[in-house]
Formats: sequence, structure tokens, C-alpha cells
Amino acid sequence: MAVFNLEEYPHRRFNPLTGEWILVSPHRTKRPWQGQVERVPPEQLPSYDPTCYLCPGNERARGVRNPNYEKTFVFDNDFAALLADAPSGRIQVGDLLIAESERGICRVVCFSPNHSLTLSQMPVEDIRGVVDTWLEEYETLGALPFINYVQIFENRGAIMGSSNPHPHSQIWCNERIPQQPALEQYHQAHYLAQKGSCLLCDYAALEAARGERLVCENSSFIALVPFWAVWPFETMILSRRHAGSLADFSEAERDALADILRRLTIRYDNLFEVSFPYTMGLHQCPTDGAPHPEWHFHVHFYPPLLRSATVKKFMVGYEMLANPQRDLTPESAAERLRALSEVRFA
Ligand code: H2U
Ligand code: ZN
Repeated sequence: MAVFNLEEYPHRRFNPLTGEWILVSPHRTKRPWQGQVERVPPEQLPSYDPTCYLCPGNERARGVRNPNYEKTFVFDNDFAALLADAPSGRIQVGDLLIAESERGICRVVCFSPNHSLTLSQMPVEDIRGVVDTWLEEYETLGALPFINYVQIFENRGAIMGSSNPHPHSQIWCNERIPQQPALEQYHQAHYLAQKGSCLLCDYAALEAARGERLVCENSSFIALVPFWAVWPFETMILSRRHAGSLADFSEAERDALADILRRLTIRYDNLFEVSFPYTMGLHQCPTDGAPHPEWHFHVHFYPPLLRSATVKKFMVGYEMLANPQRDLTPESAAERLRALSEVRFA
């Protein structure tokens, strides 16, 4: 008689960080793949592009000129989605029409003056500079009385909505904790209250011991494909030590974060020999002044590619109407990522 196992039979997996479920259909990866596998060599970009609004010395959309910066450069987004001076208010009609004002600030962080680079191509010292810039922004923005949550994220590649290949991330920060981190906060707090230990400390220790979903690691961080991953090659970077934000890390830990960011993004580029697209973001403790013993610093990478530079996963049909689904198991994805070189396009 057949015995249930995660390699062969359809099953659902629980995401303890959000309380959501994902359907895994490993038996389907055994069907023959009919689609084309196309190799698209990554575009070679110039190190300076006179038409780029992020390159040093160039003019941006609203006529402001960028300085001739040499490392990182941060500015207020010229088309900010949130405004610091939006008037406060609330509109409610019964229980059905509810709206609240939301104040905030949006910033753009250029990683390097070199237009052609990606995190995967930057020297580790320069990625450390990016980590320090994120930390500075997290602290300065988070210290503002009306900013209670700071979201740092990077959209890489046109497929993920990045408007420009120049290496950069965005920061959106606002009054209220947004939906995704709020869900994670709720589940982390609940876990801490129930078990007296941190959800992600326990998870990191469990995955470090099991090894089957690990991608790479260093003295302070581990990169893994979470058990409940939705995107084909989704990963998470977790600090080994319990820390709520970049502000809690030592110099050595910030070096280690730069190291693992570089190694993970190189592996991604090597997977399909392309400049690998993704949305990545840091989940950190809210800056609302309250103690948050439940919060454990982590980075999510959500990459859309499935089989090649052009075959991507779409969240359609069942996924829009029911819940996310995947065929490739997180264990197989981790195995593929683990086997790759940490030398780009070696
Ligand atoms: P993305 O590539 O992730 O879209 O980020 C680029 C951001 O840069 C985007 O939010 C802003 C856009 O509003 N931007 C400026 O602030 N100034 C400009 O001159 C063009 C784009
Ligand atoms: Zn540029």
C-alpha cells in the first residue's frame, strides 16, 4: 500500500509565519516538459548611461541633478507613493466603506555609481556599504514620530517591475505596519507566547540541523528555501542569532550579511545563466517604539523564474481563487541552488 511522503504525493504545507497554506504537487514534475528552454545571454550594460536617472551627475524626472556619488546614494522618491504631509482623517460609512489616511516617506537607494552592476557583481565591501546605508535609513526614518514601519525592498529585472537596471532598492515607510509584516508579527508573537521561544530562531536551528533545504551559510546567517515556499526558487536569509533589525547586528554580522547576499545572488544568476530577476525585501522590527521580542530579522527573495530565463511562474487560476501551488518541491529547489557555483557564470 502506498505510504504518504512529500516527494511523491500531493500535499499542503503550512507557513507558520503567515498562517497560510500552499499546495505542493510533486508528482507533476515527473510529466514530460514540452515548453522551450531558451538561453538568453544577459545584456551587457555600460557602466554609465547618459539617459539613466540614477547614474551620477544625471538629471532626474523633476529636474533635480544627482551628485557625482562614489558609493551609495539615497534620495526622496520623486513619485512617492506615500506623502509625509498628507492630512490625517478617516471616512466610514457603516461597516462597509472604510478609509484611513496614511502618511509616509519613499526613498530610493542607489547601490553603486556603476550602472552595469548587480548585487551579485559587487565586491563584498561595497555590499557591506549598502547594508550600512540601509541601516542608517532604517534608523533615521524609523526615528521619525509618524513612521512606525520601514520596508526596504529591491525589484530586480523588468519582469519584476524594476524601471531601471541601475542597481538600486527602494524604501517605503509608513504610519501603520503593512499587511505582510503585520501577519508575520502576529504569528511570531503568538508562537513566542505559546512556546516561550522565537519562531525563526527555532526554525533556523531546525533547518541548519536537517540541511535538506539549506542553500548556503556563514558564521552569522543561513540561506534556505523555506519549507512553505511559494515561488519556485524562493529563499529566506535568517540570522542565526536572535536580532530584530539591522540595528542589532555587530560589524562582523553586517559583513556576514553582505557575504551571504553576494553568494546567494551569484547562485541565482548561475541557475539559468541570466541576471536573475526577483523581488527581495528585509523584514525588520517595527519602529513604533514598543518592545518586539517576537521579531526575528530576515530577508525574503521572491524570484519568478521556473525553468529558464523566459519560463516564469504565474499566480493565476487556482492560485488567485484558492491558494498558491507549486510542482517543484522546496527540497529539489534547494538541491539545485546548493549545487551551483559561487563564482558568477563560472
Ligand atoms: P523601481 O525600479 O523599483 O521601480 O524603482 C525606481 C523608483 O525610482 C520608482 O519608484 C523613482 C520611481 O518612482 N524615480 C524617481 O524617484 N525619480 C526619477 O527621476 C525616475 C524614477
Ligand atoms: Zn545608471
